[in-house]
Amino acid sequence: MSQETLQKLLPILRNFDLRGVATDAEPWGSGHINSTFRVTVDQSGLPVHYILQGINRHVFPNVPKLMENIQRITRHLAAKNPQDARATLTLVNDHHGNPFWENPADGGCYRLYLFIEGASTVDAVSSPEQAYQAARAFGAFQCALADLPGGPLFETIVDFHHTPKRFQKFLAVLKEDKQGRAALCQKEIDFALAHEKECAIVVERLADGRLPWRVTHNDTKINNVMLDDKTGAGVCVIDLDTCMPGSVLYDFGDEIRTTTASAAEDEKDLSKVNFDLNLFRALIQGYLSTAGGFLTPEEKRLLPFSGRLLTFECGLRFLTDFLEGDVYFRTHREGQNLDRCRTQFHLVAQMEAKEAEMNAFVQ
Ligand code: ADP
Ligand code: GN1
Ligand code: MG
Repeated sequence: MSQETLQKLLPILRNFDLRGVATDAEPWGSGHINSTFRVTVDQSGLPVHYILQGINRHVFPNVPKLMENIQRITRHLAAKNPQDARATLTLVNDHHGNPFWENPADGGCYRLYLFIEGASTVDAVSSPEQAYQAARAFGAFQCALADLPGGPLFETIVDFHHTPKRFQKFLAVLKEDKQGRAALCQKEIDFALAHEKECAIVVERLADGRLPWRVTHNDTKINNVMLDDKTGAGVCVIDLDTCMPGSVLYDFGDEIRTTTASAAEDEKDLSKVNFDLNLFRALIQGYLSTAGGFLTPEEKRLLPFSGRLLTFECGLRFLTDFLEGDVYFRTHREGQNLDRCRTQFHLVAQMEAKEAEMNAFVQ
């Protein structure tokens, strides 16, 4: 199987500066967007790993500008941590010195990263310590990018976290219902419709200056941070495709979404999907240990709310994709996007019930 994968990837891999012979390749990770592989290269007798990624061109139309963002970020982080090779992703250029290679035959775009060894990602959190470490790493990432030179990053996906626009898209897709699936998810549709009024709370404040624009990651789910296999410490924030101007609340909200329940995002048994206040407390402590110094009072005030905003937004996106026919998020089985939507809306309801306790803890 892995030799089959390798044979398919060899014509791509030969365009990169590998310094050895590729001997193995296998699909890697559980991201919903890009195609990721771990490649093994024999370098003078030593097996060395790389991450090869096919970039999703449907989601990221402007790959040169996207890769320029990633170059700017990784260079900045590497300059801040010259002693720690795992503190940031490291790109390997193609033979022409470009940070990605475009296949002239079909327009497919690929990039290669050094593999970060001795660390892993998890798809669901299993302890408060993990939540603390993940949040600490994401806070440090925001802090380190606060002085990124060269002006604002390119907006790789326009209006990525503009929740009201996500809501409008949902309404349009629902009206068309071209797959005839609305009848399968009336309860979720009703939940979405009942939550429109809070969608604008962050975008309105960004627009009128009550919240500052910052360099943010925008996709801070738990499997986008690598944790050290021995110490459990956050080692490196990965998946930099959506780094662009945003609110810290987008990042912290997505951390709450993915790090306060020890269940899979597509868990079918909702009795296993429980918002855990202890995980939330650990998350807040980890985040404030690195980001507490630069947050404004309004950003801090809205930290608990950001959880249900981002969880609602993500559930809405899963629901929209289910109604549209699963065209955006990678799925592995029928109904998976609807299952994902259900866990998210279930969590939103639990966060609503616990909001007073969350607020009290942040105070
Ligand atoms: P996607 O955009 O599809 O989510 P990611 O960039 O998050 O893709 O990569 C998918 C998975 O591959 C990650 O969750 C992580 O487990 C692994 N991964 C990505 N980059 C590296 C790296 N440089 N070193 C080791 N593992 C990595
Ligand atoms: C996608 O790429 P990945 O799997 O880390 C998505 C996020 C969603 C997430 C839901 C570019 O993240 O916005 O929150 O799935 N990324 C993009 O799991 O749309
Ligand atoms: Mg990812």
